[in-house]
Amino acid sequence: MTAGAPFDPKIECMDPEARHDLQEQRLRDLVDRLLSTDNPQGARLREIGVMRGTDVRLDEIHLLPTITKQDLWDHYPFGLRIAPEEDVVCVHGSSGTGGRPTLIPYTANDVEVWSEVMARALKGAGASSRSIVHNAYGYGLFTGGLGVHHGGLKLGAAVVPMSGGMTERQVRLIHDLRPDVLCCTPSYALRLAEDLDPDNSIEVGVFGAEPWTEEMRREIEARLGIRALDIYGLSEVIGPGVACESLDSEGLLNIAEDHFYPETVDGELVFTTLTKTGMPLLRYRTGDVATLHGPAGQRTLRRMSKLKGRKDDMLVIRGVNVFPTEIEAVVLEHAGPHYLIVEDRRTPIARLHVAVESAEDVAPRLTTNLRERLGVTCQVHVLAPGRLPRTEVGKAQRLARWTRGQAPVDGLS
Ligand code: DLL
Repeated sequence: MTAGAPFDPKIECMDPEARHDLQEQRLRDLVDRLLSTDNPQGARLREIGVMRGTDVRLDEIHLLPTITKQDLWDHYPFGLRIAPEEDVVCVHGSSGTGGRPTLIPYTANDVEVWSEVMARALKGAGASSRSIVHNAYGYGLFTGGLGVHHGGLKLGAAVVPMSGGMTERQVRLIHDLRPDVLCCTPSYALRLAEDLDPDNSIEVGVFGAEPWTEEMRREIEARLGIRALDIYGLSEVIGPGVACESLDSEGLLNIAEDHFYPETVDGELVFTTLTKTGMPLLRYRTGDVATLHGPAGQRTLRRMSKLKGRKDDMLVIRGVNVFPTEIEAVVLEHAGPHYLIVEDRRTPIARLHVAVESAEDVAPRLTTNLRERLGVTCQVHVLAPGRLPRTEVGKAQRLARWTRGQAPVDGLS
């Protein structure tokens, strides 16, 4: 069997036309389900004259109303739920932008969908029932820990439920249990690499939940001696497993599009949860920026690019649009993988600071390269290795906004 083979070949390698029919059927079922309750999404469909599922076609999905994070907040906590209360088996969510929580109720069906797409992700990364999966994503409301957990169990692998933090203990268990699969954020993989032997047992990493570039991938692969694959997802849609690279997907992420129908609107990813029953979303605007591509390798699923960033992370510096990931790509050519971007908004004309770690004075070259590649001048600060904070739990904060008072990191002026 080829490395990274599909978990469910009937679905993952399905004839695209047959999949289109399946998606359309599922979309129509979803529309019927939304219309059958007094859910706000059903009301919006009625407003545009959609009275039953057969009124819609998959090719015309772009004519249907979208839903946003704001709608989730407006109906907090469970106003968009359509399943009866007794069918909800768990709740997940994220602290979210601006610290406002988003909560998502899951039915047993939703957990099953989640387990399945996560089993696909792990199998595609080369894991099998013989694998030991060291899972250092946080367990809790955050979907990373339990998402990998459900998928690992479905695949029949042995999951080590480490959760985040307590790095010393993580390193010890990696040494003692010899896992072949590591699941965590890319920034935590780098943190672990600082303490792990280069000849560790890990063969592949399934990293996501935060933006990371190709340059960061190379850095992690070199430091840990592994293949590093990207996994994408968001709690509103299901959690990790919405899309994931496989060993043969050529750097793009296979989308579980039989469950999550993807579109892009002005560069922004939009997903429809075709099969969810707890809190399904029709055309959810993710705020994430990526591109959609055709299939490759063994699967016939469409793929998406690594995320370029989030719409709300885009920096506008003197009229120039800059994504933090573009800065990361340049930084890694000159300095270590730990860095912090500071958007200095203390004056009406914003400035960008980039703090990096290096033993050498890389400031002149890095400043020139950033200017050439981004079209803006950044103030580069070179700190001694180890000076920037590491993220042990949760998502790395690569971007800080400085509006007044002290600098977010020492050494900036
Ligand atoms: O981060 C789910 C997840 C867990 C994905 C573990 C992958 C691995 P939330 O906490 O709801 O869910 O945050 C979702 O994180 O809209 C993206 O902006 C960002 N994100 C998730 N995966 C990636 C990735 C989880 N691979 C938000 N690359 C999403 C870049 C990512 N950003």
